[in-house]
Amino acid sequence: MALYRPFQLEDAKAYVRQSSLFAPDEPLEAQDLADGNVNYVYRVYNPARPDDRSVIVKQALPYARIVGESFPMPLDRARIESRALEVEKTYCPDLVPRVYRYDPEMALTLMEDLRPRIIMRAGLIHQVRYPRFAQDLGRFMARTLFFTSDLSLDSDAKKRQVVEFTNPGLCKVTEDLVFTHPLVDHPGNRWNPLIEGDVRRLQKDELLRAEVADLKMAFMTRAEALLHADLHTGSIMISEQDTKVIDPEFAFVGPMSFDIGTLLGNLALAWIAQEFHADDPERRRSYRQWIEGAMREVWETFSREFTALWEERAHPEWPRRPYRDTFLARLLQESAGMGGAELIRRVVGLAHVMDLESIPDGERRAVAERMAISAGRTWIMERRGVHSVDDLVALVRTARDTVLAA
Ligand code: SR1
Ligand code: MG
Repeated sequence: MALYRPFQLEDAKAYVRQSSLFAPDEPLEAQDLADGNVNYVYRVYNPARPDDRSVIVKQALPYARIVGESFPMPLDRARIESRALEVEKTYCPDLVPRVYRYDPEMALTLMEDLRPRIIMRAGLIHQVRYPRFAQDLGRFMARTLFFTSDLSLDSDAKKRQVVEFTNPGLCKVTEDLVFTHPLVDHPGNRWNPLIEGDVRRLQKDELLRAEVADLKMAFMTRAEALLHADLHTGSIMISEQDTKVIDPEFAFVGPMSFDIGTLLGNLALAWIAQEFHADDPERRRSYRQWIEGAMREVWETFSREFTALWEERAHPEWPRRPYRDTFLARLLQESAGMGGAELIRRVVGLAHVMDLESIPDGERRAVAERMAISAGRTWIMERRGVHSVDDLVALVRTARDTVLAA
C-alpha cells in the first residue's frame, strides 16, 4: 500500500513497458478510457498495430472517480474484481476478459482489451440487436450462480468463499445507493426538477419503503451465491458476435435475484428510453419487441440451464422437484423487486444512466423518467404476482401507457 499512487497516462505506459507483455523496443501509446463511475482505465497499445497489440490498465482509486474524495471506496475492490474474474472464468471462460496480471500494491489489473466490442448500453441506445446476448447472459448467470452456491459447493468451501469475497465497502455503496437513499431525503440524490412531485410522492410511500426494506434485508443477509453484483448493461461489452461481462468489483456472496433483477431492470430502462431514442414509431415498436424477447430469453436460458445443473450436478442433499420449482418461482419474483429498485435508483439516486441522461430535452426526459419510476414501483409492489417475464413486460407497458395518458 505504501507504493500505491494513482496513475496518469505516462505511468500506465511505463507500467506496461516493464510488464513483458510487449517487446522492449515496441512503440507504445496510451489513451484514457475512463467512462465508468469509479476507476481509472487506460488502453496501452502499439500505434503500428492498435488492433492486435493492446492491453487495458484498470486501477482502483481510493474514492469514486465521478464524485471525488468525499466518496471513499476501498482499493480492495481490485482484488475482489480480479478474483471474481478468475472464478467466472472457471465456469464461463468465453464470457469474461482475460486477466494478465493483478498488482495488489497498485490496486491495478492488466487485462484483455475488448475492443472492438462496445459497452452494451451505448448499443441499446442506438437500437443495435445482439443475437447472442440473451443466451450468453442467461448461461453466465446460471453457471456462475449455480456453481458458487450451496447447491454445488461443499459447506466449508462455501463459507470460505463468503470470507474471501467479503466486500463491505462496495456492498455499503449498493445498500445506500440502491435501497436506502432514493427513498429518503439524501444529499447524494439528484433528479430532473420536472419530476419533483413524482419523487416526493415516491419517498412518502410507506408501503413501497417497507417492500424495499425487505429487498435490502435479502441483499444484506442472504449469502446464496457469488454475485457479479453490478450486472447492468454498462458492465457488458458486446458485439454481434460475442459477449463479455466486465467489472465485477462489487462481487460478494448475496442473493441471486440481485444479478438477475439488475440485468432485467436495465433492459427495461433501455425499453423505456426508446420512447425518445427511436423516433420512428415502427422502429421503436420493433426494437422494443427485440428487447422484450431478450428479457424473456435471458430468464428462459437461465432457468433452463440452472434447472439442468440442479438436476445433474446438485449435491444429493438438495431435493429436485418440487423444491426446485418453488425456488425458481421465488427467484423470479424477488428479481422483479430487485429490478424495480434498480429502475427507481437510476432516476432518483446518485448514479444515473445514459439511456435516460442522453435525452437532451428535459420535458421529454421527464416522461421517460416517470415511466421508469412507475414501472419500478410496480415491479416491487406487485412482484408476488409475477409468474413470467411477460408479466414484467406487461407492467412496463402499463407504466408507459399510464404516463402517456396523464
Ligand atoms: C459511486 S458508484 C455508483 C455506481 O456505479 C457502479 O457502477 C454501481 O452501479 C454503483 O452503484
Ligand atoms: Mg462498473
